[in-house]
Amino acid sequence: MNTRLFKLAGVAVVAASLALTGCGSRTEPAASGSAGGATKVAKIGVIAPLSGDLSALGLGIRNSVDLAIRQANESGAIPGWKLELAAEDDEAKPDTGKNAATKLASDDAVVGVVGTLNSSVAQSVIPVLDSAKIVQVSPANTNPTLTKGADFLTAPKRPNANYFRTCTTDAVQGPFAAQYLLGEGVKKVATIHDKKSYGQGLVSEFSKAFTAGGGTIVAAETINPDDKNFSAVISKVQGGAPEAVYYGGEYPQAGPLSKQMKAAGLKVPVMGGDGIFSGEFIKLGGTDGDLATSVGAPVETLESAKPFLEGYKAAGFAEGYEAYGAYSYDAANAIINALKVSLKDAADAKSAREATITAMASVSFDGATGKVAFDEFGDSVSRVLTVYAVTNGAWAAKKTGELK
Ligand code: ABU
Repeated sequence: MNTRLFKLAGVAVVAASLALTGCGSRTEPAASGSAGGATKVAKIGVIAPLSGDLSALGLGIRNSVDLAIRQANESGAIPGWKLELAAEDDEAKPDTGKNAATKLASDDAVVGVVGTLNSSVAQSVIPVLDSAKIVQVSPANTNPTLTKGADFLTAPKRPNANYFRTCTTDAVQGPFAAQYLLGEGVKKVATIHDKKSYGQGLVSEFSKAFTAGGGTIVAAETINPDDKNFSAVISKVQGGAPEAVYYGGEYPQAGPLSKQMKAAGLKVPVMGGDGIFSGEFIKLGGTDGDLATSVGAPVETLESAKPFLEGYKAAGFAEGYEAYGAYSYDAANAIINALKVSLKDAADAKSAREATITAMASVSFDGATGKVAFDEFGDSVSRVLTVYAVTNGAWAAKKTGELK
């Protein structure tokens, strides 16, 4: 066991638990705010898991978009237009996400969509919205192929012009985690992933960087996305005497995996990506010393995030903003910025769809998370990540930076 990683959990650091707790008592988003004498309506959709295991993250996405819409209406951001929220539950399932995209595309008032959470769901949603010329901005999809295609390292090619994201990708996140572990003296890691696009891709990027940096992958195993008992996979990886287990997937499996590992005597940290960075991971069994990377810097430390944090608190949402709240707020504001151009002389929302995609490529503003702008693939220009450790039962930031 690598005791150094566990000791890290005791170091005083910036608490990240604020991001992961609920604020207030409302259970539903409010109406979208008044918009003066606006006569025309444009809708911003959300496609995210609003029910099920991943709803903590999905509801944080929905609420944060709702907040951006209300603020835009209150400030009269787009003269003559009122913005409305159209939120759809994808249940973290590709087929449900596809149906949600079809429903939103058939609504002539929808001009943009924030979502999805899951990269696997995005693969079903993007083509539907692209066909309807609806811009999509994800705050959370980190699989690199979504913006650069299957050959993202050697021959990147943008598959869909309508798709953008405010988060960085696993081509950055995986190596960032590998560098962190190597820097902490960890040389032997076992990997496990859930076979989904995100988990598999993240482990692949981590493993390449970890071995290139001199580390050894002592076991490479998989689980099924709905597994609950991990005794078989724990027994397999235990044989390789790993100093840490790197997990590609989300918290509903990662939390119990950590708990069952320690109970089985494998007392080494679980490390995962942004998909496990939730208070739910700890509730489900994640323990002190476990690690996660997540996109950006801790929002509670950012001056730029104050309007978001204060607005979110004042709105009284029942659910916390979680890992992607600030990125969702920035994604919605990116769409709103594009709409300031595309709706200016538009007769109706539908006729502005294509112009919104065009305008998005030039969007650039100071958002809650920092500079919001996109490169030629639709990827965020920001590549900042943070390593968090479970410390005294809450996530705490350990290191923020860009991949070197
Ligand atoms: N980025 C982590 C969770 C979402 C995804 O599937 O990409």
